[in-house]
Amino acid sequence: MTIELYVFPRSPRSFKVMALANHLGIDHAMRPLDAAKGEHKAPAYAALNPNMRAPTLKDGDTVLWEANAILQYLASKKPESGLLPRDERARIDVTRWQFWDLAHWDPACAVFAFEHVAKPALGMGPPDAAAIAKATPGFESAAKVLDGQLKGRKYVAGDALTVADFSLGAWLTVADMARYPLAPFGEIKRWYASLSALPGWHKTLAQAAQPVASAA
Ligand SMILES: N[C@@H](CCC(=O)N[C@@H](CS)C(=O)NCC(=O)O)C(=O)O
Repeated sequence: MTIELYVFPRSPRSFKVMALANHLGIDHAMRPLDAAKGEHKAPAYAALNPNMRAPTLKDGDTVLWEANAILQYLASKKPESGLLPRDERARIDVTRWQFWDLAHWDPACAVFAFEHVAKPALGMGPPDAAAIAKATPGFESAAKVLDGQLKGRKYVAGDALTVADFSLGAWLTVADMARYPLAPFGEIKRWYASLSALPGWHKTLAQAAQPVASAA
């Protein structure tokens, strides 16, 4: 059975699940949602995801939301990939960085992405300079932690690619447009260059750039 991925293709949280499905070569069908039309608030979608947010995975009777949980689900379909390590300590370390994403990196990046990317795309008015100024110290302190972790490591959890890289790296897909203050963080830039060179990542960037074809 084909896995269905309900996504806002241009959003980093959706990008991460699309990129992992592409990277792993998992057979899937994209179900793009049109945010401008409020498709994520339609009753049929709310029945799948009561948060009325994206992404959501549907695999037969299995319905899963929360992007980082979806990453673990997809990686567990291909255990040989090592993206969700079998070794318990290594796996917990990967999970830690996925939790850190939700607690620190996602909220820090989301303000910039909302103000500079989502608002113009959805015709919601100009960026709020005060919101960006307020979010900047939080972004810088999270970026410093991530940059420090990447020193001497190819990827976030060591020298092997894991789902933690997809969780965290997806936010960099909108780095230029979102105008994250990334200048001092050379390790993050080096790491992101290696992610964006992955064929599956590349393919997903091209998919995300397509005009949104409605799922409804
Ligand atoms: N923690 C959730 C957050 C999902 C989320 O907030 N998605 C945004 C798009 S990036 C959304 O659906 N927003 C729609 C809305 O707020 O109405 C995850 O990581 O999957």
